Amino acid sequence: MEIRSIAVDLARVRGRSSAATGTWSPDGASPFGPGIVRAGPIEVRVDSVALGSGVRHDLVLRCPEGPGCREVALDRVRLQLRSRPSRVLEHGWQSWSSVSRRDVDRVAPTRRIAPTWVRSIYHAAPELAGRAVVGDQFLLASDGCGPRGTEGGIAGFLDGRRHLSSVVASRRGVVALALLDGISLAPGEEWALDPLWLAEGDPGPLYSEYLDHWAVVADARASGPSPLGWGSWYHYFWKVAPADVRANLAVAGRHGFELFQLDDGYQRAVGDWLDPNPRFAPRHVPELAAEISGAGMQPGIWTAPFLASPKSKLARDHPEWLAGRKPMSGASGTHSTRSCRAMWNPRAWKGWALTLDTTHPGLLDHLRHTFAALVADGWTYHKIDFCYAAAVRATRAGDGRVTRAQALRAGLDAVRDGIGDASVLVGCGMPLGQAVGVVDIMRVSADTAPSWRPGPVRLPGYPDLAPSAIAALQASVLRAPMHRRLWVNDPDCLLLREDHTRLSDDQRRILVAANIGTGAFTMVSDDLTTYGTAQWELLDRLRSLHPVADVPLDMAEPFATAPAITGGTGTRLEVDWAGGPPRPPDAGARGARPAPPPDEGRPASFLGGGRPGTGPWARWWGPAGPPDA
Ligand code: 9PG
Repeated sequence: MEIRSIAVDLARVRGRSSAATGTWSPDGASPFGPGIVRAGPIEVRVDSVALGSGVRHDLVLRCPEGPGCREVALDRVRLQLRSRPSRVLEHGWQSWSSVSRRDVDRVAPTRRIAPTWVRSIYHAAPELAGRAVVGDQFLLASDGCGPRGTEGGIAGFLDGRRHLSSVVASRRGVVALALLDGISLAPGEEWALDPLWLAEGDPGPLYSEYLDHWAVVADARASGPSPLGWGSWYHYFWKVAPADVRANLAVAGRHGFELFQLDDGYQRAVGDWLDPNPRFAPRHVPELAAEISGAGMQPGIWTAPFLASPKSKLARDHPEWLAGRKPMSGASGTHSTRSCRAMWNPRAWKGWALTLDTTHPGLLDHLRHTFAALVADGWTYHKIDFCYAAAVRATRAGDGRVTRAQALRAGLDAVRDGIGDASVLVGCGMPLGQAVGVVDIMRVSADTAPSWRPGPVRLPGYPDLAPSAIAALQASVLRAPMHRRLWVNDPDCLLLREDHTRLSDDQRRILVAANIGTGAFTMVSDDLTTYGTAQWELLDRLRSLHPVADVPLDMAEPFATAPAITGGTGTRLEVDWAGGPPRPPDAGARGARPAPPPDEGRPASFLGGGRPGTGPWARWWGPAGPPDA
């Protein structure tokens, strides 16, 4: 992986396109050491230094001074790379986005039918959806990166605080994009991109190494807690009521739960987090926090800090805190009077939720106060959801000065200021790059469900991301190396119930093995009053194995049909969520090895379900340790 050329695209200013694009080629220049090059009206300084198995490139943009030099608005920087992979890891920008191994021409064209607001949920650059295979923030490649063409590689930005980024793969090659959202540079002004790391070799070890470098640069919070918890969403959904919560609380308190989290459904309107709806009025919410602590557990609560319902008090009292809808291209660039819609949720929220403008100082103050008030009520564990909303394309007060990434990060910093350093922060629906260093725990998948396959399509163009066990499992496995490097991975809840479920016993066993094998962050979201001996014994078992399972994880062969995830404590998960009859190894199945039967290897701690060749299966071995029951 090397940079072949650098181009800077200028943004349209007041409807006029200033499409001046300059290209620089480092051909003949040394790949190391500083070089100043000209790309159109912009100077780019490139500093490249060896870092581990690859090279770190720091780029600084500068608007030159002198006669004829003007302020310029920047759309994006395009870095054309010298590689041509055939198979890569598609990887979207946020928790729920698609994570899948793909040939570079499998572009999922049906995503183009999705409206812009839907594509904006899943991609940093929604205009590429259905047109290219993209790794947002980083792209892992199985091949096509080294001199022989067989080497894999990785191109990944080592931070996301400055800008969003997308690495685009196609038959023509790979282009890394720094998305600059129209920020302007005055003559003499400089602007640094987030550093880019390029490496070639075995994709599995490079994936772990990239995450290690990213964690250092972005100052990750990776040593946070991983409590055994309960959450209300996947059984009670938006109809949750205080009596349900209390019935579960009584049971959880007797079974060693450490965390008890109230999800969506207590608030009067999205945005009004301190106002309960009639079911929870007037004082159930703070009283529940006190009862949860009284039962010896940490009180957790769900919010969506960057959204507001048009019916909320927040939106009515402070229309100036709403982000505006981005005018269609070609229209005049004046501030739109219509609000930017981030999510249509007719069932839970009875309609649209709007985007809040986290570049507005008044909103940031409001967020600090709201979250400090929740902590004062006793809530010290915060699942913040739909966070992508702060970084969708919209018009904001800080336009021209602040990228979408910086807008999101400002919102996250305000939430962290409000809850303080000691509270636990969980990201959900969260762009990964901006959250490193702020969140302790990160949802790394789309929503799970008590059914193996996705049900009816929720959002057009993305049938694979509708809630299902397989959607949550696939992303959690393919993102397992992030665990304890960037944060604690949340693979979404385990649903162990035997009623109100379409999961078979075998499918539940696969999910249990995958939970422990991807870091063992365990939340259940069932009616605990229905649990019997089988569920309680299983949870005891998971807890006893937690210390060996909750460690940084590696995936030697991310492109194998049945990838294996290993921990330094001697744990090993092998999992094939697609399953099916054995196939001859193909290019995408390098190194796939059949799993030994469960009674071989290390029988001391084994969890698993399914059988190779018959459908989905998973097996997890712990080191010889706690004996099997
Ligand atoms: C609460 C839920 C739960 C869940 C979160 C998140 O695209 N959608 O319509 C969509 C709706 C809900 C959703 C994800 C996507 O779930 O992941 O755990 O907290 O919100 O509303």
